[in-house]
Amino acid sequence: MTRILLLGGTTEASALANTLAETGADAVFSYAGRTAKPVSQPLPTRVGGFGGVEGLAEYLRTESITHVVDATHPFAAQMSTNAVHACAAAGVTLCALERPVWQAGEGDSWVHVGTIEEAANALPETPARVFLAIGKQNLTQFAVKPQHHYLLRLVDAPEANLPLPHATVEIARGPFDVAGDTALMQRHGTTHVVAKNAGGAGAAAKLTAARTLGLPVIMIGRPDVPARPIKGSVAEVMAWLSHPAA
Ligand code: 3Y8
Ligand code: NAP
Repeated sequence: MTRILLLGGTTEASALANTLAETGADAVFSYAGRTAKPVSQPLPTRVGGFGGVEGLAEYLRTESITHVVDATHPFAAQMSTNAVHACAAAGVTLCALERPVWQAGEGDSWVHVGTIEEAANALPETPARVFLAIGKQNLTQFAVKPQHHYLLRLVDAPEANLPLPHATVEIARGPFDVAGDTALMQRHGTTHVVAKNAGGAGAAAKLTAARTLGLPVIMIGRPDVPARPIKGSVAEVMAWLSHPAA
């Protein structure tokens, strides 16, 4: 009997959750619990970590999970790594639902860096106005460049005070649109954009806005994750669920 654990937190995960619910699949949706009020899903939902690889392997056994779909964000590398090891330990079939990397197009001026730290180092010495659209988990890495004014877009208001002396906080959850991001960056007088190579549509608007405004983008490459079968669409995942050997 097929029973699916869907590791969510992205636009694609929500789309897959809708399809699974429509087809009456026996599935559980999982959030990390990073945000105060996550978007509700049409599936039974659990929130919070599993307790590392062991905790996830135990969950798979006790919940009789037969398939795991890792539809987490490309930068959720710890979750994806744990899923590879826990599924191997528990003998559960795993695939990832992942969107392709963004690629620079005509009129884009991107600087590619490998890590968040390299992104901070890629900023100029002279004070700039930086749209730091990477969420709240990696702000401390930019404290090495306190001279810039940072526009921070966060899902929830920060509890503690920020590690950056000059910052404007914009509370918003995506998906975002080009008109909104263009107006935001003009209002803020943005001179540089920092982005993670998330892929997908939910976070892409700021790249189009940067191209329109002729702004440079510092693009952070994805962290490494152990190999596992990757599907590029909800349809491919649904086909895989009915023929996992494929
Ligand atoms: C908790 C669930 C859906 C999912 C939507 C996607 C699109 C909108 C764009 C910018 C970039 C950023 C951030 C972003 C986007 C989608 C997707 C995506 C980027 C929610 C969600 C959870 C999270 C966690 C949150 C992180 C943060 C990252 C903000 C819900 C809204 C910057 C990633 O405050 C925090 O602690 C936020 C933490 C992880 C990155 C970070 O390191 O801070 N996402 N985002 C999930 C969980 O608990 O398991 O609250 O409803 C989901 C979405 N955020 O169903 O439509 O598919 O990528 N999320 C990035 O791309 O750089 C914003 O501002 O331009
Ligand atoms: P991460 O660093 O890879 O994971 C850290 C720990 O959080 C994991 O080891 C696991 O805890 C727990 N966790 C992560 N995702 C989970 C999930 N879907 N269900 C249950 N536990 C989860 O993860 P992250 O980058 O903080 O991302 C957290 C969530 O935000 C994910 O759902 C991800 O899809 C979403 N998100 C992240 C980004 C981003 O930029 N990182 C962007 C958009 C959405 P245990 O070890 O205790 O099991």
